[in-house]
Amino acid sequence: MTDIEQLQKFIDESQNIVFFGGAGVSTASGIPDFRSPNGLYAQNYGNRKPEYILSSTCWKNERELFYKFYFDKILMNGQKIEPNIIHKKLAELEAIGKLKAIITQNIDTLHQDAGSKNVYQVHGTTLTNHCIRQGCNKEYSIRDLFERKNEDGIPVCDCGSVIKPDVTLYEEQLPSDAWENSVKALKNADMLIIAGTSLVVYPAASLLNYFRGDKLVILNLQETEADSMADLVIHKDMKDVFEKIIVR
Ligand code: CNA
Repeated sequence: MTDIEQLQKFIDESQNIVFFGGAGVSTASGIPDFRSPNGLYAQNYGNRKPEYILSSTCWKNERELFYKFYFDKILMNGQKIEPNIIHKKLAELEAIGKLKAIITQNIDTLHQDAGSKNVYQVHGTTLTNHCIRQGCNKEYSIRDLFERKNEDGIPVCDCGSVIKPDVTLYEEQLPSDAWENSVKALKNADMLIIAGTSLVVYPAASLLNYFRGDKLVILNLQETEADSMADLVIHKDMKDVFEKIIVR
């Protein structure tokens, strides 16, 4: 049996699958990941490291730099990005009742765009943005963010304060509702597919410790620290793997 046939067998036998993904899920849609050889971390942005630019410290101290990077590299300058075969097959698996939840470290909106409903974004989302002024807290869309940039490239609320994306920056707390829903889903799962993540960002990577099922699959181009715990490890392009998976 090939590794992909084994994955298909696991999926066919399971009734409560949870998918835990990372940036590798969206590379086939044209969004670079962080840690691949051609990922964002291999680039320097005006001599600053992306790890720093996406931190709370940068957001507070060098806001122009943060937003320049955010619009350019995270929102891809408003370029239309489409869900790929991985997002679509996962939405189909949810629609037939096999896949119960997607836990993602991604901040893009591609799972929702593909039609998935139970998506827990443990690092927040680009989908919504809020005014930071307590007592205002007005919500804005991605499109609003582009339209409300001031001369320094910083998006401004009607009240004059700054609008901040609902993404979790380095040094910030993870959203507690997404975390709690993820833990609940993992405790009930009989199969866990971990895919497209280097599993080095904590505490997100520690979520897999809540899984109690008997089919743990790791699907990633590079090795991960959890490979030795898995029942099936596939080091292939996940787009090629998902293309072959039959939803039934
Ligand atoms: P990462 O550390 O960049 O790891 C990505 C992993 O995916 C690497 O190990 C790659 O080898 C692997 N990979 C990339 N493409 C494929 C592919 N086609 N098939 C199989 N494996 C592949 O990213 P993580 O998600 O582990 O790190 C967490 C960070 C990345 C989170 O905070 C995210 O918000 C952040 N991020 C998100 C996006 C997005 O929302 N699309 C993009 C870039 C970074």
